[in-house]
Amino acid sequence: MFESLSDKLEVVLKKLRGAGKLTEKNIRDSMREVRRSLLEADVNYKVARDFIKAVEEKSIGTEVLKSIDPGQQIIKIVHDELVKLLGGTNEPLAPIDKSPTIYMVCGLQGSGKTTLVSKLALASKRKNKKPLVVAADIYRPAAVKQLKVLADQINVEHFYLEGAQPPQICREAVKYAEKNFIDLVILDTAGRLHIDDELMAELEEIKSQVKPDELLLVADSMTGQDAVKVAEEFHRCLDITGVVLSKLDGDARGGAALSIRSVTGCPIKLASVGEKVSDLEPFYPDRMASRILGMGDIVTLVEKAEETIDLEKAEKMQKKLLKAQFDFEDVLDQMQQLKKMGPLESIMGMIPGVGKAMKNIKVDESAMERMVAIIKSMTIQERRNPNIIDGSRKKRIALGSGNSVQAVNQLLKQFFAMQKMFSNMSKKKFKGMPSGFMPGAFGN
Ligand SMILES: Nc1nc2c(ncn2[C@@H]2O[C@H](COP(=O)(O)OP(=O)(O)OP(=O)(O)O)[C@@H](O)[C@H]2O)c(=O)[nH]1
Ligand SMILES: [Mg+2]
Repeated sequence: MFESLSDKLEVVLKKLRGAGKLTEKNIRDSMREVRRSLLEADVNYKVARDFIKAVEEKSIGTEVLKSIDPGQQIIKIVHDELVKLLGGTNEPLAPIDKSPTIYMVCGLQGSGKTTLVSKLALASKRKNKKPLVVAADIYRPAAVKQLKVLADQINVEHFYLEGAQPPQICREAVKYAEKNFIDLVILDTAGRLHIDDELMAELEEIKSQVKPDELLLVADSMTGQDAVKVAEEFHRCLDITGVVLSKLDGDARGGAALSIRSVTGCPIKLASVGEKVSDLEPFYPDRMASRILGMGDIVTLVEKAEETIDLEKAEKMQKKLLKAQFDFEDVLDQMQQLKKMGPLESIMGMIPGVGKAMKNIKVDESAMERMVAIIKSMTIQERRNPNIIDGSRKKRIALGSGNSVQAVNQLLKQFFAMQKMFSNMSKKKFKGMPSGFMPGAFGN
């Protein structure tokens, strides 16, 4: 699922990232390619058009953060728009808080209704609720049996009334549930090959008689744009409360998933991701967007950078480094900024490509902690002018930070070595931010 769309988007966005400078022209060119990829993935053309428009507007108007490359920022914008397209946040199912709560499941033939009914039953059981599955599909001979088999498999009660029509079966099932302390009634309705008036009339009648708390439409994601049309029609007739995308584990192109929410305005609540009864997941727009983009965790990285790195400080630091004018105050500051971003290894892992390369390199976080402790035990004067740190000061700092004099000596040695290195570099007109004060850089 989504693989070919992911691959295409990755190529387009990579090109953009390599471009160095973002211009209106290269943004528009890239967006044209993104649009083509979306259409090839069977995304509704209006949805694709609006999506591109939104991304273009945001990209062209945005002030580009200095700390990350502009292409990364576009990826973040594309990601955020994807999340919006998929519905923003996960919308949970109606809570199971009445006796009984009623979920009604509908959809076309073979979309995965009966499978979903048993999945919902199992999920509710795992929350210590007592479900009842109801066979309201009397047209396909094996349908009742199929549900019974699934119900037995997960040890859940099954309801059926021989000879009765679906609305009556559902009504009776609710009565039975009220008497038997059932928490959740799940109605498995009949499917048709196409939407027809008869089916809709039956579903409307069931709806009006049992007043379900949740009316779920199962949309088969393998059917692409058809799934979108089906969803539109069901929503128009029945006012469904949520969509369940089924067969998301398959190799569908993703168009249905990306279009349904914005075309119908109805939230995608769940994803059905396999034939097993446990293959059911809440639908999370942000996770889905990250999967579609397949860009490492670049989005998280950009967010963290936006949140925590003080750009002005970083620039000042760069200048100081180049002039080899930095002191221990700066070192401390750098370390604290890095710490705010989380464990070093995970930050490295978020940068695509670096994750793999860093696999065998261990960043020694405890060495970093030790350095911070030592620097914190220095007085302001000592931090600003490390040259004044003599033997007795070293002893005091060691004691204060819980380290040996040797460790203090080592840190000072490394500091002066760094200073020298940068001073040499600046003579060579070194440009660009060096990797900074990581313990590794001090030769630990
Ligand atoms: N791979 C995969 N297969 C699924 C999924 N959901 C359902 N299926 C399969 O799709 C087929 C149809 O599923 P059903 O649950 O019987 O569909 P239905 O909507 O009840 O079909 P009718 O009752 O005939 O209208 C079955 O073979 C299921 O195993 C899913 O999420 N992933
Ligand atoms: Mg069925």
